Amino acid sequence: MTRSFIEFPSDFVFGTATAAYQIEGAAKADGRGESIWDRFSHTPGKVFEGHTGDVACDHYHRYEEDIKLMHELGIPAYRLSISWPRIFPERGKFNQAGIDFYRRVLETLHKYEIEPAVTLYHWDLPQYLQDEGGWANRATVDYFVEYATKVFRELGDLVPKFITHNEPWCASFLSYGLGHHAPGHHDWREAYAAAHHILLSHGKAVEAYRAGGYQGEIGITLNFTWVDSASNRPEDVAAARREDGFANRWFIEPLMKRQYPSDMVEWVEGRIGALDFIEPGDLESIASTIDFLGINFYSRNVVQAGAGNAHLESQVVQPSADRVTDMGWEIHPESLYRLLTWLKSEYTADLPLVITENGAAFRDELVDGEVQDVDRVNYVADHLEAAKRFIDEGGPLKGYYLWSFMDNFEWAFGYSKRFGMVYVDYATQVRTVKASGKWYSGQIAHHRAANVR
Ligand code: IFM
Repeated sequence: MTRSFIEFPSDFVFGTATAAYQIEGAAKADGRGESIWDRFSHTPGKVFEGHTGDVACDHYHRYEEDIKLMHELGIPAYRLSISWPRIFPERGKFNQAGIDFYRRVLETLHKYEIEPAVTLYHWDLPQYLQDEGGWANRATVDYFVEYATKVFRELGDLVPKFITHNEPWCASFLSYGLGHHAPGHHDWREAYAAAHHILLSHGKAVEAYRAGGYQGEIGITLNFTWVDSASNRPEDVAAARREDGFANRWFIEPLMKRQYPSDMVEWVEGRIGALDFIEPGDLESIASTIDFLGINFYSRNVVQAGAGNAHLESQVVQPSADRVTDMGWEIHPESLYRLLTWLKSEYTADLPLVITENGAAFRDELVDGEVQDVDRVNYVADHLEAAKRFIDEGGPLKGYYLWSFMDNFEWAFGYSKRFGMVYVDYATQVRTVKASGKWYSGQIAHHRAANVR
């Protein structure tokens, strides 16, 4: 069954997204330095079957054919990220060849009339900064601002939209607290310090962008997981509130309200001690005015009191197997609608919102040159319908970037999870557009046609 296309306002932007470490490969090319993900993926036991991003989709060498394919599919916007260790492979040492690569990529996008959105930090911290504490060390904020300022100067003329950080929750809590991502630490004090320094570096980079007088827009991307309580029992409701505080409010509240959520501050201080890494003036910087908020949405969690997450004394209830993706994440488009509505009413009001990632991993198979990923078509169409409902009610949602353009390195899961609308055969690097890619291309063509009428 093919899904009907959905009507969107004429200024709505459809795009697709990737990130440097997940697709580029060329880990040692043209002076690139080591990142924490090179170190982590090369550490036995950290990534599924020892997979690494050394080659990935070899996009570093194939970017022209990849962008041409985007053009053939009619995709008007593309979100990519810049690899910090390509630009500053050693402390204070600028690498022109790194910038030259991204200039070529951005010029190619412009040639094909594809609008770029550039993320500065999608998790590939230079290893030399991790050696001094990484994001748990306040000095990393200054290094980030140095890097961001250089990128603004060198590439700002080609970039209409900058995103400072992708998913600070993952880069801090998942990486320094839960230990699933690089650098793989299990230290909640480090995790909260890292989260604060990442947010601070965002605010300082926004200030630098404004001071530079650039013409484009700048924002940040947060990942949100909608949280429902498993029951009305007070202990479950309280556990769900903590999960929501941890996953969502800890990040949106300082950005929009200049404060950390008080219920969570109390809980966290009870576990890690005073949050004395917050210095006077930090929250003012963090809450610098942004031009849009990027939202990554995949799923929701149903939560009860329990021991699953010891830090929160909460437990995520296993969703039923018939409505999960290959990541085990519940498919719940209604929660995207609820999230957007909640953000607008509680935090963002008229601030433009952009869905900078949404998509799903499924067990795709290439059969006779085709991938019939009907589940992904339904996932995307259902989420677009939820987004449209929000817009119909006056919500300022301005764009949607499908994660991902092509199958790629899914962090600790290596290449075992496929999120792409384009299938990648990693042995040959041949790309095959999946049914979802064809459907999304059709949705975009429909949108274009409806708006020239
Ligand atoms: O692949 C990731 C991406 O790097 C960040 N957001 C979630 C995606 C799927 O897990």
